[in-house]
This record gives sequence, C-alpha cells and structure tokens, in this order.
Amino acid sequence: KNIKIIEVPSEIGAGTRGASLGIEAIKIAALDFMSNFFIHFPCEKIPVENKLLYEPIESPYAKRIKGIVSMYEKVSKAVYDTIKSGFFPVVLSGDHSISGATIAGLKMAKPKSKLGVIWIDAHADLHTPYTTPSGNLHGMPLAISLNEDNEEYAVHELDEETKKHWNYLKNIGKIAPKVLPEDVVYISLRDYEKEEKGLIDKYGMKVISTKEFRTKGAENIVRSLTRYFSDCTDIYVSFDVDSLDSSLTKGTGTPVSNGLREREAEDLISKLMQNRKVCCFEITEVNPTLDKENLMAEIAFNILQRSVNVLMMS
Ligand code: DIR
Ligand code: MN
Ligand code: MN
Ligand code: MN
Repeated sequence: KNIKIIEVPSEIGAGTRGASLGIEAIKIAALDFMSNFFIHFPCEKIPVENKLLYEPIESPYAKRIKGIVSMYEKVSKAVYDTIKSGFFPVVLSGDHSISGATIAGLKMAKPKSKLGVIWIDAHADLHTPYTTPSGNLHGMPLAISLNEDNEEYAVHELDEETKKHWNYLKNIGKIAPKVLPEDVVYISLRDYEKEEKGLIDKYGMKVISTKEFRTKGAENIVRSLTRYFSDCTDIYVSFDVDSLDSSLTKGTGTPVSNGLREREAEDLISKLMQNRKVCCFEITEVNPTLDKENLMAEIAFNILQRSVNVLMMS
C-alpha cells in the first residue's frame, strides 16, 4: 500500500490543553530513535482552529463546535482525496473528535461501503451534546458517525445554533448514519457514563475488555474480528492512546487504569493492518505537555512504525 500521512493538530475537542502538540512529539520520538520514518511518506497538514481556545465558549454542551465544523469539512475532504488518489490514509490527530471527520471522508470516498470501525480506547466516545458531562467534542465522534442523539438520556436543552451545527456534523457528506452500531467494536473500553452504556446495551454493541483480550491473545482476537466484520467491505482502526494502561499514559489527557500494555497494543494493531479490508488507521490524543520524557509519543511512534511497515508490505 502507498501510505499518505494526514496531520490534524487540532485540540479544540479536548478538555485538557496540549494534544495539538502530539504529532510534533511523535516526530521528535522518531528523531530520538534515529528513524527517518517521516521523510518516507507524502504528508498533508490540515489547517486548524486552535485560536478558538482564546475565545469564550459559546456552546457549553458542544464546546467550539463551530471550529469543529470547519475542521470536519477540511479533514473529510483530505481523507476523501487521499482515498480517491489511491493512497492509504494514516491520520495523526490531536484530539479524538477528529475521527468523526476521518470516518466521514472514508464514507464519502466509498458511499456504498459497509464500514466497520475498531475503536481502541478506554472511552466509548458516544456522548452527544444532549448527554455530555464535559461538553467536549472528543467524547462524541462515534455518536456523530452513528447519527445518534441519544434523546432517551437527554439532560441538556440545546440552543438553535448548537443544534444546527450538531446536525450538520452528523450529516456531513450527506450520508447518515455512516456506520451502524453493529459494525463498531470496542477494545479495552473501561471508562464510560451511563448514557453511553445505554446505547451500547440498546444496540448490543461489541466490547472486548482488556481482560478478554489478554486471555485470548492478539492472534485469536484478530481472527475473531475478521469473522465479525465478514459482511463489512472496509474497516477503519482508531487508536486512542488512552487505551493503554495509565502506567504508560501520563502523556494523554484522560489516563485510565487497567488498560493495554505497549506490546499488546502493538501486536493487536500490526496484526489488524494485515487485514485487506483495513482502509485507514488513526492515532490520537498524545499530549506531550503532560508527559515525562516524551514516553507517550515514543510508544505511539513504535506502534505507528510497526503498523506502517505491515501496511507497506501488503
Ligand atoms: C469523556 C472523555 N467521556 C467526555 N472522553 C475521552 O468528555 O465525554 N475519550 N477522553 O477518549
Ligand atoms: Mn477517544
Ligand atoms: Mn479515550
Ligand atoms: Mn454485521
């Protein structure tokens, strides 16, 4: 495969400052390992709206959603163009809100595809502006892709402006939903709110816990995922680094215990990359301002490098 790297140093969807520096930190990790990985691939850097961080919040239940809308337009177009020109997009993003735009781009490029999503994350990212405890869009990208409001659990009343932007995000590319709940698989999910659990239970979404992963092993898990996604035409793999255990993840905004070990994530993801249906890979939420010795970015780089090596051979 021909790889193209799409960099999206946006952090307006996160609650903690610094994730926009994650991509540069991963590049520094590469240099510290004396790797020239980053000069091998064409790379596109998307202009972002981080200047909004200096402005007052207009919509408390969907913070900086105006900036998210403009980011979604640019990122979805870049992913669309990348696929259309025959490249495999590897997305390096600041915060996880960006994944909704990546999914939009994939779906716009292949509107007839049945897209499977492997969400490696401590979190479910299934909140909506109606249910969010934080107002941060990085907790909402899967709800956007599923075209979900979760009205059943609604606790917030939205103003018209926020509603308009939220509906636009869900419908971007004029395809909604872009993914079906049965086509999402969570790995290492362990920190979610009842509103998210409500959706997971209502739709019977598949969750593979850290414990199940560890018991069965990467090989067996990947084999069962291949079977699970047999009716999907394409698979997107989204790797939120907070899926790793909190002993490794000082350098991310929301560390959670009982996560994956470095080697487990690396084995899992590099094996997933052998699946021909995998059409895009994203790494997100590295925040070097919280870290010590750039460890999070080094781990992210190791996983990136091994995964891309596998992709280049297939
Ligand atoms: C939390 C944090 N569930 C929220 N989400 C994160 O703000 O809605 N997702 N960190 O990966
Ligand atoms: Mn996430
Ligand atoms: Mn997370
Ligand atoms: Mn199915």
